[in-house]
Amino acid sequence: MAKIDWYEEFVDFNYKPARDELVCLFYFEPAKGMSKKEAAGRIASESSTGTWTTLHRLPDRMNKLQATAFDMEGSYLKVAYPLGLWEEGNVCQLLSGIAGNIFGMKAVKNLRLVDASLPQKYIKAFRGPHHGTTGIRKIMKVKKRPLTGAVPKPKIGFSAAEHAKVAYETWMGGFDFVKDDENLTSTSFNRFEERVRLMAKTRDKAEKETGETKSAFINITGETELMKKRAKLLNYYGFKYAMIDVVVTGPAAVNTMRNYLADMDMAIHAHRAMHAAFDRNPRHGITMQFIAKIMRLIGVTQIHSGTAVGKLVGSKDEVKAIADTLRKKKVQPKKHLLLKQDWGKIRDAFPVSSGGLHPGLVPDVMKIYGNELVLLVSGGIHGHPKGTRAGAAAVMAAVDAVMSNQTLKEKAKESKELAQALEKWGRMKPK
Ligand code: CAP
Ligand code: MG
Repeated sequence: MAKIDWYEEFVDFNYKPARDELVCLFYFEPAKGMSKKEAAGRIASESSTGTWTTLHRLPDRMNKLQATAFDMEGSYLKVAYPLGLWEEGNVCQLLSGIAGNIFGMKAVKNLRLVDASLPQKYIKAFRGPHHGTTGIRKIMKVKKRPLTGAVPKPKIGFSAAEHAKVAYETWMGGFDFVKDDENLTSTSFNRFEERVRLMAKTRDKAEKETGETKSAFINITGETELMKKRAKLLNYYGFKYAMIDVVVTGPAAVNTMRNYLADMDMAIHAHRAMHAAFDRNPRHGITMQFIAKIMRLIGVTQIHSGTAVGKLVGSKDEVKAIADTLRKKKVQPKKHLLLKQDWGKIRDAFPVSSGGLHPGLVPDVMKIYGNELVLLVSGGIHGHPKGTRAGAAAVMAAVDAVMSNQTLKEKAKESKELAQALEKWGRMKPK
């Protein structure tokens, strides 16, 4: 009887991938009645050259392009993809391949794209971050400690003038940055243009009074032409960053904006709102470390990476895997979490730790990340008993304590703001 499908041609457990092949690590659960090998063949087939049935004709070139499921260990599968499958510099096409139809196949009950190891020949078509961590530290004149920032809270509702006032208090408390919240763009009560103008005014005032460099992550998220217009206004007012909700806008828009902003010597602060729609289920979807990889490849300067101890999901191991993906030049493999990755000339990027943090949790976060991070504490400063400026000062004191190997208790003797914060929140981990 003529064969009706050819999936098994996409499986070879003796196969050794070539140096310039792209390798993906998947977690998978075959559907009922489907063997692991059959499911593996379907994952490799549907994400490369195959379809559900044998075909009347198959040009010779095809078998040089088909993917090979080559390593299966428990529920983890590695698939190798010939480089020729992928358009140079087009990350959208990559996602349509390795993160496309396969998630909808009936052959799998669950499927998760864990990581991808991108060969040098593939990554060399990408520009990566315009500013890496060294560039940002130079711009902000902050040599060693984590960079700090906050979002005015409540997250949306302030007028532009009120927003700029909270920003001024945040900067005067010692923070480097003030960030818009992910759902604040331009509303009737807080128009983007007005907010940028007033933020520039209060930034200049804070810089003059503190002698420190202050900046902001102002949210330009929207249709791409609108984002360009907003980016130009930020540049006009001397801001070195634009904030984009990168999952919501998508990789194509982020790619356009990366180049547009780089021409103005500006960086991207990437908020990851909506990521948990597909990265929190450990058995299905796409991991945040893979999203972080794609965003570093395209060229954001920093992206939210979790806290492990704050209010939002993300384990310590996952947070470290994301941080490694963003900061390391050569990423070492981590079982079931990361594949090896040599980033070649692609600059590094900052992980951004945020979400339910307060001064009492600063040591926990710095223990996980070290100092190479952007630390955002928002409710954790605006909820301080003495207000925003005291809250920011309390966080700065906590950072200083960690940097000088002091306990928070010892530091609280020198910083009344820290003492007051510890009295309210202690070391509690919010849910
Ligand atoms: C944090 C935050 C951030 C989250 C995003 C918020 O505010 O501004 O958007 O950190 O999560 O809106 O919740 P708080 P993640 O400091 O007041 O919690 O960083 O995990 O992407
Ligand atoms: Mg937010």
